[in-house]
Amino acid sequence: MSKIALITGITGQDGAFLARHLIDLGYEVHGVIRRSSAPNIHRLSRIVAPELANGTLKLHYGDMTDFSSMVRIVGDTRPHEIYNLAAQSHVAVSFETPEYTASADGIGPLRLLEAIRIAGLTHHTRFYQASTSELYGKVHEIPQRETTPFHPRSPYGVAKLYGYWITVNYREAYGMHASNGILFNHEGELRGELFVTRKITKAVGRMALGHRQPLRLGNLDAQRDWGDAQEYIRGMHLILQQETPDDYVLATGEMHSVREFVEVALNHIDKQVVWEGEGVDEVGICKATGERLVMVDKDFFRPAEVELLLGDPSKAKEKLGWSHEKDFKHLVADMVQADIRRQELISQNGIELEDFL
Ligand code: NAP
Ligand code: F7E
Repeated sequence: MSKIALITGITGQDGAFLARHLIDLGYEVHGVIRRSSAPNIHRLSRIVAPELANGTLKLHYGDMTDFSSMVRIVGDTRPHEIYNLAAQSHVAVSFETPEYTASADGIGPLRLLEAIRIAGLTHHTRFYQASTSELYGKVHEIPQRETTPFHPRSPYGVAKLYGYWITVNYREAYGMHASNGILFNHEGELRGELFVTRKITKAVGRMALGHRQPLRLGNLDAQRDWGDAQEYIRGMHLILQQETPDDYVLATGEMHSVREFVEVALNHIDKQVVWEGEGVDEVGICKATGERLVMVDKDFFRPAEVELLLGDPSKAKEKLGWSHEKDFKHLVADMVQADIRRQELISQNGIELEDFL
């Protein structure tokens, strides 16, 4: 009999890749999706198209803010493993929708954990919580590891802090196999377009095809530990395969600034950027042509910023045998290349590819 997995957030970047990975491992995969007025399954249609078409990937309508749907879906599917990836995951947006973010990202995991108990699956279902490096926020040590104190800097981070601790609490209180993956930023061609990496590679893809609109960004000096999403979802699966539940940092152990990401992405299309001015007046100029490529826009600054994040993945390496492979330059290059291809298709067909994928 195949193992049954339930993925919340299956329509997101990680959810789509995880669905593919688990199907390839022989799992029966179920996913929670939200009703939306426009199709929101473009990632699934790319990554698990056959299984969507033949119905072997089963989708259930639900919402992390709706306890009744959690109880129904967990009771109906009786999964061996639940991957709770659903979240309002945009840090800047969490300042605009703090209460909703608290409900979906903080109380959401609690609703799922209670649904497991109500279904009588406390010792049957293993639970993965998508925790985040945003928990470290205003960092207390560099690099950050599992024992580093938390200091979240956004409603998103604070909501995820509750999600983290309620997962630990249910493990300790009820003996549940419940674990946190404390994942540092992970990216790829399916990354949402409002996260800085995709925003940059999409703009560079457009520039490669002759578009002249400058890229507007916020804090160019923020530093992140960026890895490849497909490698990180393999880590999520490994965490649930351990005999004992526990919490793990997944990271590359390397840190780069937003500014560096821009420079490497533009180099990929043979543009060298020179920075001029300071603060909100800073601009990135093309060395060869003097054209304005990047502008700073204060609208993209956050009320409180996480200046740097750098993870120490030693525990994951030692206990899970997990480590990252794709380096920063290759990650950026692959994302730019994918966005150039996408822009070529858009310009050939006059459509946004996502509408049809
Ligand atoms: P993502 O692309 O933004 O996907 C989020 C998913 O959650 C989407 O499927 C979304 O559905 C769903 N969702 C949002 N609110 C929901 C609600 N109220 N009820 C049900 N589903 C809801 O995020 P991701 O990058 O794949 O990240 C996956 C998880 O890991 C998230 O929990 C995120 O916070 C966490 N995380 C991500 C990173 C990273 O670097 N990617 C790092 C650490 C932790 P729609 O498609 O309908 O919007
Ligand atoms: O910002 C700066 C911004 O939105 C990265 C989520 O997956 O990873 C992600 O959160 C940095 C920040 O990701 C723009 O201020 C500059 O310092 O790409 P981001 P994030 O906030 O790190 C963590 C681990 C998660 O858990 C989250 O779910 O880039 N930045 N200019 C900008 N950021 C954006 N979005 N847009 C800009 O124009």
